[in-house]
Amino acid sequence: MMKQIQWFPGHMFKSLREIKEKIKLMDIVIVLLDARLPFSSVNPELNKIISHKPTIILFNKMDLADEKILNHFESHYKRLGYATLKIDAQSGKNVNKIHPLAQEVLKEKLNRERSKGLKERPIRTMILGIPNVGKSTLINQLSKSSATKTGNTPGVTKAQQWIKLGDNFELLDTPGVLWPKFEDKRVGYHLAITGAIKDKILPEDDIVHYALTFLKEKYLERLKERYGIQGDEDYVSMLDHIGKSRGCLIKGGEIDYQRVYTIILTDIRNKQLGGLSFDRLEDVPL
Ligand SMILES: Nc1nc2c(ncn2[C@@H]2O[C@H](COP(=O)(O)OP(=O)(O)O)[C@@H](O)[C@H]2O)c(=O)[nH]1
Ligand SMILES: [Mg+2]
Repeated sequence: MMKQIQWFPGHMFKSLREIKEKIKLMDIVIVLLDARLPFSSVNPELNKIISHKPTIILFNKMDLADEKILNHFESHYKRLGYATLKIDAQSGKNVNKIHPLAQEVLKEKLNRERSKGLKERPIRTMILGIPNVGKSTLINQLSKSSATKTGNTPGVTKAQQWIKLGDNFELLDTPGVLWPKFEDKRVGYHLAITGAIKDKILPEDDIVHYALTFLKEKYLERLKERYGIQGDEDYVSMLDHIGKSRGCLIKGGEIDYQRVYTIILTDIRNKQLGGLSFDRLEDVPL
């Protein structure tokens, strides 16, 4: 466990350094957050790098989130001055609103250039976010919606691949991977539950313990409906109940807890318990 916690910063600082270089080329940066984790999927180190850049925050996987909670967070980020959108990169929902939003955010800059007689030019952007937040899916979706041409752009120190989205939007084709950083153990659990970290940073039985306890506290009705539990059981009784009703048994009629863990985590990730949000505005230092 100690070893893995030390393992993160090395990667994190390397990718932050690379992002810092690339950001110089951008008019605007797009930060992808997980709609279920509008706080836990933030990399706090990133904010220092992008504080001087116009930024759009996209809450991706809106289809998996608890809409009410997501709206609280979106209002909060808007109050902080960010341009925001809720999207579903998989289905493409709201993806067509990203470019108009970028134009809106950059309106003054673009007008200024135009009034100086400078030629119309594409808005340059890059997508940043933690692993599995949907960066590649979004890039694919964006390039599907326009005639995609990729090519080297001369004049850039290290030749970068840009994806041209129509005539007036250019996207760096390699997204910036941010490593999640967490001191708060809850943040680690939230990242593990949603599949952002898979490196056995936390043991699965711990993750499921956290998840089931959280669901019992915040989404009890959904648990009752999905698993037929009463709601007054303790943790192990809930596991036993789910295990028995799903036939997760090994020789001698004992519960196969490993299979129960898999069922619970798969259900959470595949929306079998409805849209879920794991962060709460009142619980986080935003
Ligand atoms: N339900 C849902 N799944 C999504 C969405 N966007 C991406 N995914 C899924 O999330 C997983 C990780 O996506 P990927 O684009 O590879 O993430 P990356 O690591 O940030 O590039 C894939 O299984 C995607 O299909 C979304 O808006 N909704
Ligand atoms: Mg990817």
